[in-house]
Amino acid sequence: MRGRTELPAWKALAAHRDAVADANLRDLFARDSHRGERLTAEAAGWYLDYSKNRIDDEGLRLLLALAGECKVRERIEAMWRGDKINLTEHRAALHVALRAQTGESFVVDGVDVVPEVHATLARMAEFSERVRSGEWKGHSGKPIRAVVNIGIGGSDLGPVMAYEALRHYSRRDIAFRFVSNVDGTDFYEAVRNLDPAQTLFIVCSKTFTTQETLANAHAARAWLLQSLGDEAAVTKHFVAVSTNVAEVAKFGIDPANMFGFWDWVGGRYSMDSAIGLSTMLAIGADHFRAMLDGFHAMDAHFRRTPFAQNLPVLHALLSVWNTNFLGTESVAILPYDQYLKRFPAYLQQLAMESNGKQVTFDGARVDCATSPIWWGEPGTNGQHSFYQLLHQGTRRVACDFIGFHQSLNPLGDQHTVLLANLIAQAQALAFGKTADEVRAEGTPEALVPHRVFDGNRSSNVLFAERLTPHALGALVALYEHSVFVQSVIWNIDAFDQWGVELGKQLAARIVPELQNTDAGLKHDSSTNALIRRLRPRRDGI
Ligand code: G6Q
Repeated sequence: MRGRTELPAWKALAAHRDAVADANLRDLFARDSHRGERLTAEAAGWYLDYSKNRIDDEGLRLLLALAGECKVRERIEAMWRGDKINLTEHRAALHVALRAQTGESFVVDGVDVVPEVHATLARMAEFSERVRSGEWKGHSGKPIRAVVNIGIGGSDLGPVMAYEALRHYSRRDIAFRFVSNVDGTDFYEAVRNLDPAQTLFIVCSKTFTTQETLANAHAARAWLLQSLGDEAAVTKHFVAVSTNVAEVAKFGIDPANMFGFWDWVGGRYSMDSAIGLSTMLAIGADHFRAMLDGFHAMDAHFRRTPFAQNLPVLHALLSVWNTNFLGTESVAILPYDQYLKRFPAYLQQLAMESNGKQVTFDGARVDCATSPIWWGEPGTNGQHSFYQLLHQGTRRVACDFIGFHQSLNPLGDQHTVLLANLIAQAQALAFGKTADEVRAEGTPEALVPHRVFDGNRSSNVLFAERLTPHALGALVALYEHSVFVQSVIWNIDAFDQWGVELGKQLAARIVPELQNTDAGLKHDSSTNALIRRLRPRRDGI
């Protein structure tokens, strides 16, 4: 198969990039006084201003042509049809079915999965209501006052992100904690000050074989039983979210207390499945449904809207432009909302585990760069930290600014100040400040170069009215679909993650070597030395 760089649209984009290499955002805006209104799109309550990307109309036209040549439309339809688009694992990637509405149908292997999805949601809602109302009692008859989610990767990042994002809507009389790391500190700190008699553990694991999660689940059971002293207590204090009923039963959780999902839901695409049980417990079933409606609204937009107005497609194509044609190596996610503080971490997994790949579907090496590095922090905090590099560093970073018209916690004029900062940062990145402008401020000549801002640095701005469950769902779906479209352009499998395997295998071999200090070591000299060094220390403590 031809590499992507051989495609006519790719070649045309490369030629176009060379032709417009000198084009500057100042010029692009000067040439078109409506650019800031024209290069925008709106869907599912979100407004995207992509005018501050270093691209002109011809570049956009060619990117849309590239989407056509890479068959993005066909691949979207394949996803919706339930085709096994995760080729290396021979699975469908049908997270869109998780937010299907009544009357819709999604078919996997000849079976409509929507009734099962809705039945699980109904069970989750019933369970959540029982816990929230106090009807569900712990082993000693007390109501639940703490929920601890145990899971890692896709079974943690979505739940913790959604809990933090929607905290405004959450029950404040129930504590929510999240344990992921195999580092015992995570567990110790999470259960500190909790009353076992009033604590509910949700063990989230698609496979129910994940080392970290099982270790923490066993620690949780020991912690509970140490206090309550009766095996029977597990039934009232543990529920599982998994696809593996046999392992759940083996652990000792009653399968009646298990919420299922399906192999066509990838871990990092699962926060709106039963993996979101902690979210539902926190915000209630109605808010959870509103979140699913938000996902669904963006799904419908993604599937139906012409690409030139399609938020996820435009977002993806601009990322491809920045990555493959302008050489941008990273994407900064900059939410101007403290509730979204875990959103960059969530997107790191979504984007980099999906598209951090080096071979195409047929196993050939890619002939272009794939996923950039995604990272970020909420504004305005980042402004007092790494924004220096964004403005004057030698590396180019594509920025996504995310904000809301209204604050959920108005405090004097602070929200106005927050929004002003968001707008100003995007403006400063795009237009900078020339040496002449710096001089005109009376700056001593020696300082002029230090105070120059080159500008011409790309960013997107995303706005919604308020941070609601609906807005969060739509935002996550936007990024899910953008990541998918990017994978289609790069011709890689966005839904596998073979790159996480090797480290796991090696660690499994090293664990006994650390425990058995007599075992001979046959690794490289560095690994051997590290193991030897850690052995006596461990024994000495
Ligand atoms: C996500 C990945 C990975 C996974 C974790 C947890 O897409 O597959 O992050 O979610 O490894 O796996 P389990 O849910 O099976 O414990």
